[in-house]
Amino acid sequence: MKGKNLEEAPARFGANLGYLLEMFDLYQQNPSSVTGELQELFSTISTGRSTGSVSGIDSEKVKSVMRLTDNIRQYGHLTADIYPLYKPRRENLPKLTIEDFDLTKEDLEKLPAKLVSAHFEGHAANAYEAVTQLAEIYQGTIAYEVSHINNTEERDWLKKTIESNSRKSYSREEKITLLTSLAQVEGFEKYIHKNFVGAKRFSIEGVDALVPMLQKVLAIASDSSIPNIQIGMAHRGRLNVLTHVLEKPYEMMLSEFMHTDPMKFLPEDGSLTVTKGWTGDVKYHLGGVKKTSRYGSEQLIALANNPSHLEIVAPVVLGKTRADQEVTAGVAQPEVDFNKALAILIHGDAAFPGQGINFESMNLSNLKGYSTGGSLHIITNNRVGFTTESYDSRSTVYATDVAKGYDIPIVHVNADDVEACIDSVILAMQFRQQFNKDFVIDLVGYRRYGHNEMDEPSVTNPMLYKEVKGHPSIEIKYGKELVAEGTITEDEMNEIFRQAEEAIRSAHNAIDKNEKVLDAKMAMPEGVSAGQETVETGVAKDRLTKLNDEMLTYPEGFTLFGKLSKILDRRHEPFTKDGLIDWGHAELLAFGTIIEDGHPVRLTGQDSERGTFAQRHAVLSDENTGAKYTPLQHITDSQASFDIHNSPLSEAAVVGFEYGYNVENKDAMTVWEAQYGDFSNMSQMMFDNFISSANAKWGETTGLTLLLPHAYEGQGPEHSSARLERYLQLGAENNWTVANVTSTANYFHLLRRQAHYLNTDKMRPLVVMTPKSLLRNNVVSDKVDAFTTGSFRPIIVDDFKKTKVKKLLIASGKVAIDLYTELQKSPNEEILLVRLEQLYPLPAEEIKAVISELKGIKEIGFVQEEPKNQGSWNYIYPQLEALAGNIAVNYYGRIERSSPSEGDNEIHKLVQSQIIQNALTI
Ligand SMILES: Cc1ncc(C[n+]2csc(CCOP(=O)(O)OP(=O)(O)O)c2C)c(N)n1
Repeated sequence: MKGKNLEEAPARFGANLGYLLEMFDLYQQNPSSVTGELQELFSTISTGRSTGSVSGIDSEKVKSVMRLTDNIRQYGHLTADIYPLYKPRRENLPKLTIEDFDLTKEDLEKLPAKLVSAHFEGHAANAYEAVTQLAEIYQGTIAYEVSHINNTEERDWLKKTIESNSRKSYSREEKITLLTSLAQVEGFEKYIHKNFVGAKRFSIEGVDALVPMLQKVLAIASDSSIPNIQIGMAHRGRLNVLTHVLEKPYEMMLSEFMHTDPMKFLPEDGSLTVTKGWTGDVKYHLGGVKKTSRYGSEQLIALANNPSHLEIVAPVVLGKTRADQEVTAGVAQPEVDFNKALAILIHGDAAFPGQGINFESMNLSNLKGYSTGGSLHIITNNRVGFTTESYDSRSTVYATDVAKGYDIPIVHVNADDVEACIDSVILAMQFRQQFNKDFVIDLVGYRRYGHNEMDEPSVTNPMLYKEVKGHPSIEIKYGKELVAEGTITEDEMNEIFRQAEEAIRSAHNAIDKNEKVLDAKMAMPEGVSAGQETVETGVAKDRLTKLNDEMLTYPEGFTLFGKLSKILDRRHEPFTKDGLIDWGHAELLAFGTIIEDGHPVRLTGQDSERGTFAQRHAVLSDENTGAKYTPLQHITDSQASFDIHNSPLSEAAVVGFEYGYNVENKDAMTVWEAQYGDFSNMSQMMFDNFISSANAKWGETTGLTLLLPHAYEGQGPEHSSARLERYLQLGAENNWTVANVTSTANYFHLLRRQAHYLNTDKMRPLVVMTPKSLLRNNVVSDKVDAFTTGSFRPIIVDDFKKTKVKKLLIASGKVAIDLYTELQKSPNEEILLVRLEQLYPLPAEEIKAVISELKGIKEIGFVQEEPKNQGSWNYIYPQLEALAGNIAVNYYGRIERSSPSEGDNEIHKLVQSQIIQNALTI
């Protein structure tokens, strides 16, 4: 490669090369024109400045040395020894050798080492030795990419640490520990390969070093007193991490392969928790939590349950981590301590650059409401994704390049050099602890088999697999190295291997192969099947009044924007006059009472502090100073924190984050709000793969609340529908509540009911179709009395005369209010309107009770705004039919459409009024 295709490096100077070269020129003209520090450096080079020559060295050569060293730091990684096999061909490389710069060994020997690095003091006699060392550091089995870091303090720290302190020497004991760990990792995979032929396990072989790396992270975290470790990873190597990092007994793991009962082998000391859903999941998606003191201090090590969707677990893990880092009880706002938890995210080399969720998640890393003080990312880079090689799966040189945009340091490390892998982890953790920022390790290895163990990879990747097949496994390679250097004898090596195999064989022997546990019923736990009963959620008036007054009290000298001040002043009226409580007001009262009851509240969403529709005003700004004030953080009877953040413009990562937060802090009323409900489809996989199904799959519970603005108000196909049908289609087994509420008091009671069930076996997510125009419609606003007693009403029924009613109309949300308003204008005793406030679980008993009272009824009409193939109709029709007996059930709404609504506002009005008129015609 050398000699041809060489190019001058792009004009992006490293740390400060351009500046340095300029200073050198100035120094040559007038030494006192540069700082004392530079004078000292340059004086070690130059004495005969007038001639431009130093002891016979042309000053141009000095500049060439500077350029060379800068290139090695910036681009040395391109030729570094980081690939155990199948080295990529690189063209048009920057100049990286002394010959490339027309320098000679003798030229460099005449120059001081300090010119190359300030950190080689005492280690290099001259620039030649220093350049050689620099190349070893930057082009060895670890390659560093840090020159993109914008923060000078961080970049200088990295440079100093890398050049003075990045490679450790390992004691005999440490080496034996590493070899033992590798022997266990490989022994486990080989045993399963031999004994469970064809079973999918997504072997770790090729990136085995991941396990000792994780073990080292845990040890460092223990030394740093970090008690919680949250790990997210996909299928690859997961079983190995479960057994050797979370210490899941071999017996449990093997039982899963044998379809016998793994729980029989759950450690009796309670140190391992593996949650289990009633329908279950494949073994390489399951997680667990291990309590251990193996590394010194007591730690909880959690591996998040994971769906098949690659990388999607990343924000969930971040949310869990943040929850671990926060104190939310007994404080006005959460107190965050980054040292209380560490997130480790393990990625695939194809998936990391391919899946946008990673960019959304990295964008959270330095945001006030989301930061976790630095995640450790490890890419298990086996150079192939399923059958696709990297040249087809990314446009970048490395899988890690996308992390550069987030100012994250990156190291690539050869997975066959286990000591280098450990060194990388040490650097990463030092950086994280120093700066509370993310760090990426690209663990470059290979994949021993096909995508799974049944696949024949030579069919699709013949050149890669020619090399893989002849390549020794790491434990053999490292073992032989230790024997060759005299650290251990061959017998000692073999004994380590034998013990590793023996441990797993004896575990296998302990399992009764005939004891199958197959349960086709897969029954829900009692709490889930029982569902949520009605609970009294009213709040005494004096308590509400006090809370309201405190919510409307601002610090001395705090000046609100004039118009807003008037709006907020009106929030006194329900308590002083006979005023109404509107939507935003009702919601804040609910949150205020919830924190008084001891549940922390965390609310996030795009522009949620004010509210998309300027309805909330939970955070206020001083008109003159810009200072912020959050009244709910100043409530005297509050027992827990109130936290609210405007989120970044993401749906998938932020929903995942809030979900994870609530999995970990089940006591917290955790609320995510979509800007418009339809945007929630940007996080569809969070709904499908976690929120709706996690309890059944993994026994993972949350009480996450999702606020999705939804209603047909002429805003076009997107901002009309929150795609209610999706949530109803996924509703089963009491997995969540889906509501579309038309009374502010009912919304208050719904939120309070949700809080009531938090952290109980009846907790479940809540999806609320929230209003837009109804936010300011007095018809849905209630007086304070409706808040002081009562509970959430799944249906709202107007007064009616049993014998008069011929037509029962059932409708939900905004269209129900359209009908209600019309009936107020033109009362008709033959029509009874039922406002269906909770759609799932369907309040069938309540509906049935109404029907049974109506003796002369001829028809039940279900009215919706959405097209017939969308909204609630397909969900509700069979259920209404069953409740209706002989009474006809008819549909009133838009016809089937591929798009949710018409685009033109005038056409919308026409269609909407036709629906209302048709429904109200007897
Ligand atoms: C979101 C998503 N898309 C597609 C797949 C199917 N799939 C499973 S593994 C895989 C390849 C992953 O490659 P890589 O990220 O390099 O991880 P590896 O399996 O090589 O460890 C693909 C495409 C998936 N699981 N998730």
